[in-house]
Amino acid sequence: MYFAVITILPEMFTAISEFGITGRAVQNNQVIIDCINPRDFTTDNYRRIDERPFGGGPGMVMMAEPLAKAIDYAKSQASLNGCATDSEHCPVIYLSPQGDKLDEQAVVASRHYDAMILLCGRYEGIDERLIQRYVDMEISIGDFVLTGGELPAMVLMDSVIRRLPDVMGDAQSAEQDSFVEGLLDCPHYTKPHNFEGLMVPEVLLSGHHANIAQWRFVQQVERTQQRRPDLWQKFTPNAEQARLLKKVKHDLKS
Ligand code: 4GT
Repeated sequence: MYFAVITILPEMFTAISEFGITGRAVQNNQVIIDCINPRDFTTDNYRRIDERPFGGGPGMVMMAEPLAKAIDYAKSQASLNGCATDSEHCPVIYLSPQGDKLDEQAVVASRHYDAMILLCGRYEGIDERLIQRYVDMEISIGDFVLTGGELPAMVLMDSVIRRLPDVMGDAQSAEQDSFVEGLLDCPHYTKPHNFEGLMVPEVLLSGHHANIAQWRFVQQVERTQQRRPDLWQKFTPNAEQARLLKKVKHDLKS
């Protein structure tokens, strides 16, 4: 997958392009991350990308023209990398608090794009006319305000990259398919057996795989009921999960 990130702070993206699983995905050519600086598309001596807002008020607004040129350039780069550049295959996404809230369902849907062009705002945001003319969707990572769209863009990229085929290996994908979707994760334990008097649950040491899977599922259900009743309400078990829920019903308040 090809990512073009339009940002005045391209150095920030080394956080995902050079480290961890996302860094490895870049090294393995499973993803390309290109940062495009709108300052490189200015024509004045000061390389201005921001101006004071019409109508007054605090702060600065990012100007439409350098961003429009940066987006056009991003599409030409996507094309050179073999990607279709229509909005269905290569959407232009503006990260903003006004966008649709990101969730795992949106992440999984995004796996199927050839490319994504991610627009990162700074200051008070960007000229509305640029959004009108060039942006296909607005995405928010939650109901809070940050100083820029760079961290949200990295959050989106990280969540999409980890769901690409062969980025994490099948240990994870097998698990994802069976139990995880729509529920909180179960607790995890590793060495030592005894940590400050706290023991590892017996069942995890039993080697009985069916019992372990059942215990983990029950943990997921209990945690989801207690911590996220909103998720529990929406949860629809598959056939295997329904069987397990029925089996352990007396322990669980549903
Ligand atoms: C929060 C989010 C976001 C910001 C979010 C334009 C200038 C927006 C600063 C930017 N804050 N972007 N995407 N919750 N701030 O997703």
